[in-house]
This record gives sequence, structure tokens and C-alpha cells, in this order.
Amino acid sequence: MFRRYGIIALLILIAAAGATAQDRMLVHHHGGVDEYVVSEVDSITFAIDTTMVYIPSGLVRLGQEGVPGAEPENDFFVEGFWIDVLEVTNGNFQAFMDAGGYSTEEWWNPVGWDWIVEEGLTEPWNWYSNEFHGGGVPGNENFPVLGVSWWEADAYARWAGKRLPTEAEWEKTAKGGCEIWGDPDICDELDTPTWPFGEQITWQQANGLGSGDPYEGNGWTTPIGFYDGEIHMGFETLDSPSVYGLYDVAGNVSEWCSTDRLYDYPYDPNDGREDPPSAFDEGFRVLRGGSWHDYSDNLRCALRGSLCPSQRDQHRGFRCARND
Ligand SMILES: [Ca+2]
Ligand SMILES: [Ca+2]
Ligand SMILES: [Ca+2]
Repeated sequence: MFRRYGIIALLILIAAAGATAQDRMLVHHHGGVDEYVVSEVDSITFAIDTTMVYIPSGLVRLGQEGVPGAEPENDFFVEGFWIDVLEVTNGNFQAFMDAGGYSTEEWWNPVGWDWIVEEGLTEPWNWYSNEFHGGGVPGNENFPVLGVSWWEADAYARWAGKRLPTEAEWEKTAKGGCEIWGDPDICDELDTPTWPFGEQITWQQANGLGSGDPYEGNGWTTPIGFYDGEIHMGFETLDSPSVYGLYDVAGNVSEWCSTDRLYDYPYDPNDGREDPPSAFDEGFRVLRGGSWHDYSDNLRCALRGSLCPSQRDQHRGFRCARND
């Protein structure tokens, strides 16, 4: 019931194969490498946006009874949207930096721009340290970017032609809409799964604290899409997409959302909570999913973390959304 939903194309890297490069090519994706005859490849791969998945319109039951700050449960209609399959990586963020990300005002919220100019910021926090897989260290390209404030995540998203998801979008992405669980025609009591996989989570599915992955104490974050069913560095993983096919929704880095956390449920996008901050440390922007530094309780779908938008540390990253 809770496996992949819809069409998921997870094609990270396309490379020509060796000896028969004229005729065949390898398509790398999570869990394996498929070989295709080149003449077949266009229809298989290039026509598909390989990095985002479409979340269909529909109701989601937000919140969960017993989760502090996530009550009352409330049903909300989310318009269909696209969202990144994977957390934004150091490699992705390097491309933003290479494109003049920290010196191009047009991609920034004006308040965020004034703040980075005043602070003299030109890269994420701890970028050149390997303690938390900083992106400035060669070899760390496929680890999630962290040490980015809400302002930096917002600017990256704008540069990429995307935006940060709302917390309602993020939560539908994490737990699935009301069509996924229980009766597909209604929102019911089964539509509040605790974790993206249902009522259980194991440390073969997500990167939390004490999860035993090879990067515990050694950079801490796992490469994006690590939990793909393969054995990595001797560590056995389970292929663990969320119901719509995203990876690392629970754990690894917690993810900035557009929403102001100072507003309680029920969720209403028109009451001011989706207005961007108007001062550099105004309000608390929502963070979701928990990180490598959290136990499984903090990886729950409904849990609503938050920090002020200028916070930069080793736990926070993001993924992006866009409209149709
Ligand atoms: Ca249902
Ligand atoms: Ca861990
Ligand atoms: Ca995450």
C-alpha cells in the first residue's frame, strides 16, 4: 500500500558505456544501473524531468494527535505541484555559487540580501570543513548542502526557477494525501501515518542519530538517496522512497519550508503565514523531517520544527518545489 506511487523517474546520471559506447548507454538510478540501446533512450529518459516528482492535487490530513504543535488534525486541499526527489546537494549549491549566487541581488529577498551583504557571507556555514561534509571539500558533492539560512535556501530556489515548499505541501509529500491510506475517497484516521513508511521506521530507511550508518561520527550526513536498497560501505539499506517516490524525507538534513511557524493549525495559507519575513530575524520558519541529529520521534511526518530565518548550522538543508 505504501510503496511507489505514480511514475517515478529517478535518473541521476547518464553516462556512455565503455566498449559499446556507440550503441548502448548506462542510466544510473537509485538501486542500480540499467543499460539501454541508445536508440531507445530518448523516450525512456530525456523526455522526463529527472529530478522532480509531481505531487497530485488533493486533500491531506495535516497534523497528528499527540504530536506537540501539530494539533488539531486538519484536512487541507493542496494544489498539484512538483518537488525535488532529493535534498539539494553540495554539488547543486556549488552551481548556484558558480553562477554568482552570493553576488546577484535579483535572486534574493531584499531583507536577506541586505543581511548577507552586511555579514559578508559568500558560502554556507562551515563550507570548507569536512566535519559535516562541507560542500567546499572535494568528494562531498553528493551530500546534502547544510549550513544554509532560510534566505540562502530561498535564493537558491529562485535561481533554480523554483521555490521552497509550504509546510502543507511538504507534509503531503511526506505522508501522502488522503487517497493513499485507508479509504482512497476520504480523509480518515489512517491518513496520518507517523513516518513516511507508515507506523514503523528502521535505521535501514533513514539517517537519524545512532542509526549506525557508515557516516556516524564521520561527516554525519549520508549521500542523497542513500537508502536505496543497496549495501553501501558494508551497511545494508532498504529501498525507502516516500509514497510519492522521494528519498530522505525523514532525516539526513531537516528541510526549510516557506511557512512561518508562529501560526498554529489549522493551516490557512491566506492568514499571513506564507508571507516572506520582513526582517532578517523575524519569526520562525518551518523546518521539517528531522535530521541526522534526531531520534526517530523527531523524524515524524507531522512534527513542525522551526528556527529564525538567519539560522545556519549543521542540521538544516532543503529541497525545492515549483508549480505546474
Ligand atoms: Ca484515506
Ligand atoms: Ca546517522
Ligand atoms: Ca530530509
